[in-house]
Amino acid sequence: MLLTNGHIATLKSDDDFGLIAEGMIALEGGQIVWVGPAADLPYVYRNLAPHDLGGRLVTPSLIDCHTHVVFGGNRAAEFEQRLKGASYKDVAAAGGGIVSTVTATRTACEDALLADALTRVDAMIAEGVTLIEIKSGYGLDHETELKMLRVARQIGQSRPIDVRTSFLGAHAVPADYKDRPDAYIDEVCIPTLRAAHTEGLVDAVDGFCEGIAFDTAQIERVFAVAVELGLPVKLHAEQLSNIGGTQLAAKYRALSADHVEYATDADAVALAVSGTVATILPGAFYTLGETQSPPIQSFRDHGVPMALATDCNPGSSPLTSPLLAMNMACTLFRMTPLEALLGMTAHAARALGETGRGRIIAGGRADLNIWDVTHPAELSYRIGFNPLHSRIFKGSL
Ligand code: DI6
Ligand code: FE
Repeated sequence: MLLTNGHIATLKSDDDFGLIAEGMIALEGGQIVWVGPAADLPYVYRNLAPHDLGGRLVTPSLIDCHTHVVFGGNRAAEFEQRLKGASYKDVAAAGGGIVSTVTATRTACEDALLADALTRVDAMIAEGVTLIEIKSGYGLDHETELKMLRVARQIGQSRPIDVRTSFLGAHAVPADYKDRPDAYIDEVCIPTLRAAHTEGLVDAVDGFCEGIAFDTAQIERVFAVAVELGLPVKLHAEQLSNIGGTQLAAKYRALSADHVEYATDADAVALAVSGTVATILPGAFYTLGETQSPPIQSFRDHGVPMALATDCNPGSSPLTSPLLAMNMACTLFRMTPLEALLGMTAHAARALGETGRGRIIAGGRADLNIWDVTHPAELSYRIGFNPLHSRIFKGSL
């Protein structure tokens, strides 16, 4: 296929949108084989089947690199409690929060979990997402963690979208292990990780390093097993306080450290040195009414790549709109529209360890979004509006 008459935001570098005013993109076998100004089209591509973009904007497709879209039930009642003054930590301490979603996820059958998750994934596909990361972490027992990961894999077979899974057994301490987090890590989390890996269900290993979840020593035991199994790691770090998660992530050359609101300048340096992406999650910050913003300027100063994601989950971020996450990143954290778009494309790809995605370059995957806007900054500027015209996944419309 030859895409003609496009206004292309290639994102070929991090410096600017890489705009080509009257551009063409040649696609073959699910790959981009050529991109450039129409006048420069090499002769060999002239006979590809043309598809006229009508002057519309083309960007790489969006990538949501941090989600928890597979879960049972919802937490609207907890939302009401928090509006009456209970904090996220209060709710968690009272046995609500993540643990209440665990109960609902354990009782749901695989088909129901899949059907429920697909409603959320469809909303993301409608905004041009072609690659999504999905975590376990609402099972917290052997059977349910594996069930969640199987459902995540099924999503990639049910829809035109690629899925990467993360094992998040270290998400919360379940009620049956209350006050025994170390026993939970050793008796449930680590053996379950090994079993899930044996079934081919794990692409990366994640953890929640926080006062209400696990400390660095507990997470490190899980990371040591990840290293042994040859799996990359990532971490929920410094969301509500600073307890050293970012430094731990850097020590293990994590793909990403996520949330990072309480990260310091020294943490940013550690991420830069280890080549770890900082994943910014404004949906959780917004939902929980947090006031500590992530150190965006520090990440910029030290050259830490910033990814951006929805963190779609039933408690702290019931958000299924990557475009709204981009708007929030700009409005709440003063990220630029270019940083927001890179965060949902090229840098999100990097946070998943993917090369050849998230930029429109020869040799890259032909995952492209065609938008009814004239400039890429409009994608972050509008609120609650979806200008997606069409989406190309693996070279097909
Ligand atoms: N951080 C988050 O933002 C989600 N998990 C995590 O570790 C929240 C999960 C939830 O509240 O259900
Ligand atoms: Fe999360």
